[in-house]
Amino acid sequence: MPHKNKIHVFTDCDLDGAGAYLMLCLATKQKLPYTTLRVVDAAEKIGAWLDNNDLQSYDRVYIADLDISQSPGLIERLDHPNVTVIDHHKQHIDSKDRYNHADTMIRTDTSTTKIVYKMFNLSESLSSEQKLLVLMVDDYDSYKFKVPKSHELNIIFWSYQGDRIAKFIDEFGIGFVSFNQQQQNIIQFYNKKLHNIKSNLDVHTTSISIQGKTRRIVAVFADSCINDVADYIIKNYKCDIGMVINLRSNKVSIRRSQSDQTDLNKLAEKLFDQGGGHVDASGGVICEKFLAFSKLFEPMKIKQI
Ligand SMILES: [Mn+2]
Repeated sequence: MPHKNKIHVFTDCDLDGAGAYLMLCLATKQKLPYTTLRVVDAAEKIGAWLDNNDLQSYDRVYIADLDISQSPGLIERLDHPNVTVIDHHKQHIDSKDRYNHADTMIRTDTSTTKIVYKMFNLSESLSSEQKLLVLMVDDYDSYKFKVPKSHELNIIFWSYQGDRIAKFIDEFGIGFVSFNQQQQNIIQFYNKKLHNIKSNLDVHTTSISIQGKTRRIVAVFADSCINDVADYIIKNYKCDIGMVINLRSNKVSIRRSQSDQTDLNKLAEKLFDQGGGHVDASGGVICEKFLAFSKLFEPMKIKQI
């Protein structure tokens, strides 16, 4: 039996996190144990893992697509030579100097999946279907939409219930060929639902100064298709910042237009007691502060599409 290295992977809970995990499995030729996280629960979940596992006993621990620089003390706890941190989020790149011992691959790139693919020279060992999958994940994570079906792949990913990574590996570990009938049905259902939400939006707007510049914000209510709804309102109502208020989960998602430079992570910290994210995508839990802020909005009269 070949010796198997003792490895653990911490990865983001989104499509890029799943893609990065798949690349690490292909690179190490092992089905690696993993934990999925988001920026907001990284400190709690990794902290609990460190309390219950002996980091020194691992050959390698990978942290992929997660900006752990925002969790106080977390970089310091993970800064060991057997830890590899791979990421492309801006604030993490700016915090790179805080690592002294860990192996870091933190740099500007279109996705973490792509970084892992390149760092292990996977172009030599992956099938053409797997390479296509890398292109699709990379296209979606960088929001370029130049590769066909990348948006649909993300729809399928978020349609999974329970352990999304396991299902993603199960259905796309061998790469992308085409969507099966069941997946096509899911995509069709999603598109209908999104169309319905777009047709019935209750749109509110305000213009206020944020970080030294007047920004036009549009806010709507929706409890599914959040990213697509945000994307739609930003483009359709030509605003700088789009907010999607989800009354079912009690959360608010904040996105910005391609041309806007607002630091949405900082904005979320101002608006919420529990909130945060990245410069270009953030959110938080509805609280008194946010309710006070929401009084600045006025209903917008719009034509139905
Ligand atoms: Mn990513």
